[in-house]
Amino acid sequence: MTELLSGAQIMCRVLLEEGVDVIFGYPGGAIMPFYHALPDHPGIRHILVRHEQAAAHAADGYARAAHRPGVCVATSGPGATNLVTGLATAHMDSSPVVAITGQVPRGMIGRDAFQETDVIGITQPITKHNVLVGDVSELADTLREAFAVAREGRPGPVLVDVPKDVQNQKAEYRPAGAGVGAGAGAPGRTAGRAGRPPAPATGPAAVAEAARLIAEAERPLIMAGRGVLLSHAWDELRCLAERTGIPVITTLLGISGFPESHPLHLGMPGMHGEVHVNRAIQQADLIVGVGLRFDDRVTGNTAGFAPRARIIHIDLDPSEIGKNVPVAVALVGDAREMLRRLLAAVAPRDCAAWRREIAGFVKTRVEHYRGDLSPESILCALHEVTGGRCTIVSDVGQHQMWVAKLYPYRRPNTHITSGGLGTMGFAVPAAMGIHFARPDEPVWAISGDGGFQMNLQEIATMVQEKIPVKMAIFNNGYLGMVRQWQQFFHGRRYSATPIWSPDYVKLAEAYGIAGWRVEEAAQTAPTLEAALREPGPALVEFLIEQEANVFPMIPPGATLSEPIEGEPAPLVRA
Ligand SMILES: Cc1ncc(C[n+]2csc(CCOP(=O)(O)OP(=O)(O)O)c2C)c(N)n1
Ligand SMILES: [Mg+2]
Repeated sequence: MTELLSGAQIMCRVLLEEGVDVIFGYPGGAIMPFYHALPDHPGIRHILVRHEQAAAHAADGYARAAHRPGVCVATSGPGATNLVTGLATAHMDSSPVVAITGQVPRGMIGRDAFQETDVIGITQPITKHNVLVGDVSELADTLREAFAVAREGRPGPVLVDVPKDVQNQKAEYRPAGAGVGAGAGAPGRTAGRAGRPPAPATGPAAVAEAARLIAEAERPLIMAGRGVLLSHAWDELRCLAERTGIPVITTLLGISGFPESHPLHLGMPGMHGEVHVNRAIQQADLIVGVGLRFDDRVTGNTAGFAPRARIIHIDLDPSEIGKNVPVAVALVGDAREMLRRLLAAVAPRDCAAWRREIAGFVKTRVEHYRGDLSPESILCALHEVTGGRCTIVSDVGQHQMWVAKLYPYRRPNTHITSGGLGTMGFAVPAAMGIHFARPDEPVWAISGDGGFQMNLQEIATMVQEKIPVKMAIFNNGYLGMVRQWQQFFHGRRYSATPIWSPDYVKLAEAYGIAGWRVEEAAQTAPTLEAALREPGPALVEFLIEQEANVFPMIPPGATLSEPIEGEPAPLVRA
């Protein structure tokens, strides 16, 4: 059965076919036919953001929380270019986003038409796939393919650029039934970032070899990254750890993939990882890496990373194997499936001696904060007040590290952050998207005073669309993380890092939402409770110590064996 529809109507129909019920966008000339068709499809709720960057982050937040593609829409030219940071953020963290952009009519392309920009060229390196739709006859399948590519294999953002005249063209629309359209198995599908075809399934020999290395190792570790969350492998990960007694390290993007209360959980590695975690890595003779890319913030100087360890690398994307660290055994495939195979092959053991050795590395935490309103006290109160029943989205900077390290995540995928790109301004709009994936649970966006000011315009979106995101601002009066580097490595020259803020309580008032300023620890829990009682969005500013630092810290270029553990004597780098 077919119907004659416009391209714009076809776009709406395919969104519904794909199960999309919310999209984040901003209209403009080249996408007007789509916006004209949209009200006839009430199954799709449109959230009007205040800046297209926020639409991309919201779609990304939705995708990370819902485990299915998030959708953002923008017009050509400035609308499309405003999506760029959000798409790059999603790309770095393997998040399935489908971006739809309007383009100038086909006859105008290449003539510097009003609001023409080559968004395909611009987004080529920051999308998993992108495509300009050349004719309405291709539109439905191109969009279906976009969803499939975004979701399958290693997820990532896909951009579909639709010229205005294609949105107005008419074509026969055939709904995707069984086997129709570009479902699973369509040719040309890319599994990995490099666009290579999926690697051949890992054979039993590699699994057996990995199991042998695990049996023989004296000091093994598991390092878990975002792949554990993407593949829902937390139960398998826990089983592997419990069967073998191997301690588990979670990277920034792997946090909440393993319960922090578990006796085998060690903590976060890398630049701001705990000293005992990095020390364990440097002593380890085997590292089982699950769904991570051994990013430089995790490894420090790779020349000195885990010098005694052989590495088993489990990853879906073959282009990750051997990219950053040499790998002894690669298990290429879905983390959950690979862990299941490994579980079937490993023998029980307990690693007791090694765990005692690591316990000897642990030091009691030194409180580096002055005053009683420490980041730790705020995050402990947040956990108490919510009972852990919330999703936490952090922005980028010092507070991001505190949020990663000082809140005890117990449930899978309850910590969301921009890890790979480190995008300031991510938290507030991403939290809006997460709300639509988890409408029954509070979402807390925790930002610094710098990052909050990058996307605070989205409070208006929350008010108009009734999105009850709770916002916390850790206000230290600085671009704190950069200031910390200046203190440690640039002789305390605080160049362009002191940052003024407006009165956030009055700002909240101007937007008509509840707002509080907290200056003492005693106010923290009652204020968080009041914010949670608010039916709508709410904002809490915490005035924290201005020059608090994140410890420990591995200086850039150093190895994991060289942490700075406390306030350093000023050290000036050439
Ligand atoms: C869009 C963007 N611009 C610049 C940076 C570099 N940067 C990383 S952390 C940071 C400071 C963040 O300050 P704030 O939001 O106040 O958080 P704090 O570190 O003080 O907790 C900056 C400028 C970035 N990560 N993202
Ligand atoms: Mg700050």
